Amino acid sequence: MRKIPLFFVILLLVTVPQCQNPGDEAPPQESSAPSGITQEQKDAARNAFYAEHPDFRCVDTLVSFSGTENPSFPVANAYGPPAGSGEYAGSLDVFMLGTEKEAVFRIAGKVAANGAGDDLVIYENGFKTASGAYYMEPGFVEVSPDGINWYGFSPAFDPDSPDNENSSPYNELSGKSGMAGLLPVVLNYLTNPIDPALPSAGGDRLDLGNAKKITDSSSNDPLTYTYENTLSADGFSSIKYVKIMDGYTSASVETALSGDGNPRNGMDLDAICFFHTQSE
Ligand SMILES: [Ca+2]
Ligand SMILES: [Ca+2]
Repeated sequence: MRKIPLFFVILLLVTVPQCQNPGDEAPPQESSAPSGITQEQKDAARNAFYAEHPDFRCVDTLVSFSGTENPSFPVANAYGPPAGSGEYAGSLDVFMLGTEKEAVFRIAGKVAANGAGDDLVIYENGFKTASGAYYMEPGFVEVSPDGINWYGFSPAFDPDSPDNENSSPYNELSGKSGMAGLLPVVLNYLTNPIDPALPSAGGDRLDLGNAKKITDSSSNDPLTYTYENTLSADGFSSIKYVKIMDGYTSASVETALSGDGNPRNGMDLDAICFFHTQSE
């Protein structure tokens, strides 16, 4: 097991939002990539990774965004396969979504089918500590076949279930499901191009078979929306759009990083990928 001092991993994560001041603009950081790697080398690595996994593809197009793009952590950092930093560190190859913001993505020219098992995986930059605590940046996921009808994953977020905390009541995976930003990311298409289907590759996986139509969003909290028919019950076998919403959209979402005087960081998206893509 790799051992990285706790102060270092916390520094990695909290460094991200500190670059929000326009006066602090730094060139995009690639802490998860070997230094000196060129864009051509990245493109070649991405193409080789896709060739190895023919139906696995990741979003490459932003459809809409309710926030303001941070030039140090631009939306392009969310395109292509993930550049994870392993279980114990957060990647900086991320798009900073921002607290309570949402963004809609797609893959140009492709749709994502509801195939066997999980269909969608979201790679955020939360991480784990040596003591076993999870520093999560939770968020909600919705999908749509047409940009009109939206389907969610019946998210659940019980901050402290069971009462088994390591260092905070908000750092356990139990009681949390149907959300993104929970699990660390081990897969890195540049330095650790393992099979994305392996559970050990990390990321938060969702099955389109579990997506249900949002029929009442008047609570303004995805945890308490009304979810009804599945995609297949409504005659849809694939989706085109995926929406990611920062978890602080819900007043019920609290994490270790938002307590004890820490700022609410919001989600940092490394990649959003599908296992069963087809041409549109
Ligand atoms: Ca499925
Ligand atoms: Ca990335």
